[in-house]
Amino acid sequence: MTRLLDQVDHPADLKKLSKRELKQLASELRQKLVDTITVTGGHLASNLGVVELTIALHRVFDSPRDKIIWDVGHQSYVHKLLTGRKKDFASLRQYGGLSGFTNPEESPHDPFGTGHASTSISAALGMAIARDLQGDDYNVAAVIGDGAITGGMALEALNHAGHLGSRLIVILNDNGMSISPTVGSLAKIFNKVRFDPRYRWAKEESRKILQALPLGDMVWEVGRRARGGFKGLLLPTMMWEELGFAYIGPIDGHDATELENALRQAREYHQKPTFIHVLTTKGKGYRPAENNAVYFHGVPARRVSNQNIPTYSEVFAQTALRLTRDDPRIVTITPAMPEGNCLSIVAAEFPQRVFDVGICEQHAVTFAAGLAAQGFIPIVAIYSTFLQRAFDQIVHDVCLQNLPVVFAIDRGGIVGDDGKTHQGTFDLSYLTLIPNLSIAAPRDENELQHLLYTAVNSGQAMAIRYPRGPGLGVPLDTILHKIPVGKWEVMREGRDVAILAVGVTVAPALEAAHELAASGIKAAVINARFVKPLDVELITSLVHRIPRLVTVEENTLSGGFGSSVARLLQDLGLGKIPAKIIGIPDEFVEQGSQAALRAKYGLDAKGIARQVLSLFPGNKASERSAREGEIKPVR
Ligand SMILES: Cc1ncc(C[n+]2csc(CCOP(=O)(O)OP(=O)(O)O)c2C)c(N)n1
Repeated sequence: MTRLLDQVDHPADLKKLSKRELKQLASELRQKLVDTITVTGGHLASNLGVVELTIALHRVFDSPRDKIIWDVGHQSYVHKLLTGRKKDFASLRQYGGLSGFTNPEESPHDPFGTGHASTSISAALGMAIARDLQGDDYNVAAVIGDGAITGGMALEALNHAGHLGSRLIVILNDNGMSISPTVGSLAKIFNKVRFDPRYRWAKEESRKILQALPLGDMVWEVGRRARGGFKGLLLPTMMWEELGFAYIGPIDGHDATELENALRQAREYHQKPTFIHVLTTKGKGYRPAENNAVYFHGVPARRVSNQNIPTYSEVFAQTALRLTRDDPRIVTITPAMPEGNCLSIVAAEFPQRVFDVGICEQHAVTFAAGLAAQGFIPIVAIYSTFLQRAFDQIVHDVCLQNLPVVFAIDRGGIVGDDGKTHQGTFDLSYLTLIPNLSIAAPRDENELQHLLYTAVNSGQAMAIRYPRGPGLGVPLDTILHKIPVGKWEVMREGRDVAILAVGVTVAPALEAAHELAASGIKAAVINARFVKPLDVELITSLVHRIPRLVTVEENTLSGGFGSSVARLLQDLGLGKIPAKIIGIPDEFVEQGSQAALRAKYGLDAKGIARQVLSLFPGNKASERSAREGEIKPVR
């Protein structure tokens, strides 16, 4: 049988296909997704669920003239396959390859860059208003999941869109799941629509009306009937109408005809924004993913991994569990990532004291502040990149009020395949500038335990930042102890150069010191486990006996650990000491494996040794090529 996918390179090719061919294409696309993503890693289940929706969107709309914005963008793989990126699909999420999210640099069919949740409606509304102001007439559609729509920004945008009344299409891709089951009252309303059999009846009724009336009248008529006697039943749909949208749904997201009809209706309706409620099955068509959408939300790349070494996230959660058992004041909060940061193991034992707040990072932080104000010790477990969202909440609601909230910041530093939108390379900078906040980074998973214990017992706000992936495989102490806040640890003595390394860079710094010894250079290595406050006493004693200083951090060079140390040296009148700050330059870090990216930025042992050597111009080894860290793009 000829593969239809081979003949589809552009959305226009879809428009020629018959109903039967569309079915075949959908199944070929699913096969392609499974074959590729099980190798490259990526968001398998979400993409399997939107195959028919993506085809329908590209048959009804005229991309790139019409703008389709995928919220988060993790479900845009089918869209990529249908918009000219099929031949590069195997490069997904690799260095130099296709992004796992939408990216305007990659294709004109990606009108907006995504990666973080809940942005699509704001961006789409901005484009719709730009179109109106410019007197143009293209369509703008935002596709947003039932998880992402719980984010504050999405709700702010809906509020504004209903108020402006401009022509805009919002498509809710409702599969009942965020990464884990979607939480919140909105999810309960969606579930009513999904599971209440009376909705089938309601849908039939609206279909009849739909056939007879133009959309505006239809909405009015459905609303009238609802007000007239079926209020409880039709409330979920009425909600969108009250917000200022024309509502279409619920639509079977795997029925091509139904989808296309709904999208055409919305396309032709220009009086106000339209909201289409589409029901899909996450993982559709691939039994393992349908049965376990949580696991198949994001599958790992097929690479060798240290299966037996626990990840930092696992050690964090195991420690949080111990602490929760011991202290009734401890509560844990996750914005929609109970699996990613492993908190489900704490929730299993303490369901009342673990809160999944939805994709709501800002709320997570201020919710924690409220708990802390009443005597609890909240641990906010959050990915570094997503905490960016909650900057003002950390400043205004936690630190300004000096509340003892603990931030367990996962995926700090280079995260790898998720790429530019997900790297955790800014946190040390944006946290350093906030008063009343200590910042720590463990050198290994054992120190993570002790730092978490220290933080919950410190009576102040503290952030602990740790990397993605497995620990170093060190033994885990059974008895936890407090580490004095602001005190560093000398890992290796030396007399020629002092390397102050933060967190994940301590291990390669030690290796680098070992390599440097072969060139006759004696490097001291310090575990700078507190980025704030700095260990002023130790730095002062170091610079009085060691003539050169190097700092290493997996963070942007701007405003991070090295900057703080440099400023301190100035303040101490020691600014003239030859020094080097190693970190990430002022750029967004590409996707790629963590190891390759660390090599690229000189953050592995070789790279650190090479850069330390540059402080020793006469040394032979320092003349080696500076290009050792280069990596080859996949395409
Ligand atoms: C601000 C932010 N927080 C968390 C995430 C991590 N994340 C990626 S996808 C996702 C779930 C999205 O659920 P939904 O919108 O329902 O889409 P589905 O995968 O179910 O299709 C989450 C929490 C993110 N990308 N951005």
